[in-house]
Amino acid sequence: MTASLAWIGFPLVVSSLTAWAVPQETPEDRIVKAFRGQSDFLWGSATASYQVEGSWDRDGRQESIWDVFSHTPGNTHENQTGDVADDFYNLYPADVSRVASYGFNAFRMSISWSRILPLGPDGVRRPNIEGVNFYKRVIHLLLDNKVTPFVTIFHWDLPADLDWLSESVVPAFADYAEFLFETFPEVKHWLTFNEPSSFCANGYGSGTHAPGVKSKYKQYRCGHHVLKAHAQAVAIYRAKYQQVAHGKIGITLNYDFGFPWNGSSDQDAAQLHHDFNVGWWADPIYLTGDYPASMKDRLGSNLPKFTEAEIAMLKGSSGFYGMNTYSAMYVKADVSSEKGFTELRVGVDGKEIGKRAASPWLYVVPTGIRAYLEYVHFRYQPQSIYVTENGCDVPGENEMPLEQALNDTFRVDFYRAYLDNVAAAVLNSGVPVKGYFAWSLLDNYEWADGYQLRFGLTYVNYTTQERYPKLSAKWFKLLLNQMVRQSQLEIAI
Ligand code: PNW
Repeated sequence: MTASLAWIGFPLVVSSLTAWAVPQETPEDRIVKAFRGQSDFLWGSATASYQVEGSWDRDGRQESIWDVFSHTPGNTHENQTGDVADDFYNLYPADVSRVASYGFNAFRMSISWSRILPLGPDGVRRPNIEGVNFYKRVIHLLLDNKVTPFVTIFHWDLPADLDWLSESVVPAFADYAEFLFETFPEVKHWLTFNEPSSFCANGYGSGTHAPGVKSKYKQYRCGHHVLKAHAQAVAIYRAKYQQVAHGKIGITLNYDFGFPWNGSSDQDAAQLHHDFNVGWWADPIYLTGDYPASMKDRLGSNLPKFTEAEIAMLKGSSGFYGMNTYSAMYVKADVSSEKGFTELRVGVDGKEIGKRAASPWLYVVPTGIRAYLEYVHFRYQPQSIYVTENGCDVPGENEMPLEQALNDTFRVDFYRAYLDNVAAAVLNSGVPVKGYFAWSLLDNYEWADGYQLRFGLTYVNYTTQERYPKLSAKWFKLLLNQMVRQSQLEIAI
């Protein structure tokens, strides 16, 4: 396990002081330069409850829609489930130490609604003390290790009795969120939702994720309830908890940037793509309180309508912008499609937009993260942006012998190039990036794709539950060490 880091190109001496000795600025130099002055910048890795915890039927946890979906044959790769996953429920102490040992000062995790607030046999939701204690232990261990917990309230594992198509989910979510605000005042960073466009479009559109509903328009009803639930939770936090806790609350919106396929004739199509993917959520929350005009025009009565009171509640309902991004694509005008565009991965030049990762949708396009950051900065002007997920799986990694899988130079190249683009957005365009989280700390249950796709900085042997840091984890450790040393130097000078 002695993969060499020498080639990674860290300058041996502090480059700013000995510029004459360093032939060329490396991506790492630029990344350190962009962030070393921000001592409160959150550097972390991310996880989600259902993907890592396991113990699906332990200690009073109710089933979630992902238990039902993955236990139904034919829904997931080789019918794999999150029953065990990374056994984080039991192994969290070592994993929390790992976070700190990689040099991270933050950790993104989500809470399982059905573990902490399960439905009782009498049809009433009540706090489950064992669930509460589990998350208390994790959060306190993080804090003891000087790691800031960044907590997602909902990362897809909806209690099995609930449904995003039904209005009753809105007050249920608000109650659940309030229970968390009250129970965990030590948490200072909350995300209401992770990637609503993923779980609404996959869960109620293509049907490839739980609860497996196939429909053209139900995803917009899902989204409507999600937006109302988000606004209510934020209103409760602001009214009763934020001042005492000194916390922040926001939402995470994913987008794989759409570049115009033909720079002169597909600009409008690219804007439609931004509207249908980002504007769907971000226009109501950060701009107008309502959906983009393009969506209303094109979807007509298939897009639900907000009341004036809901618009007022939605507008400004986020203290920061959480973004997840992995890839990018080309967008071409298409009058035959309802949305007005089609997505392509091959450009006018006949070339694919980037190298392929393992997931079929994941092409490596480092400029995509910069484009998304700048788009959000200029259109929505949030006070701060946290990149709450970014990462990749490596072609063939699951089939490789351990030693080869650990030498994940493909992933190191990914992080280096993407972070170089984040640095450029900060240095050249003044984008207020306040945190960055790699997806993921561990290889984990990749939803319907099961365990075959590995996004971890840490390799997990699913037979023994042993963990092994990959080269990418060592790369982060070196980068973050360098960052700390240069920050100290700056202060000293
Ligand atoms: C995110 N796409 O999902 C989720 O937040 C994570 O839970 C997941 O493990 C991770 O990314 C890796 O897939 C996405 O098709 C799934 O563009 C699919 C897409 C994007 C994000």
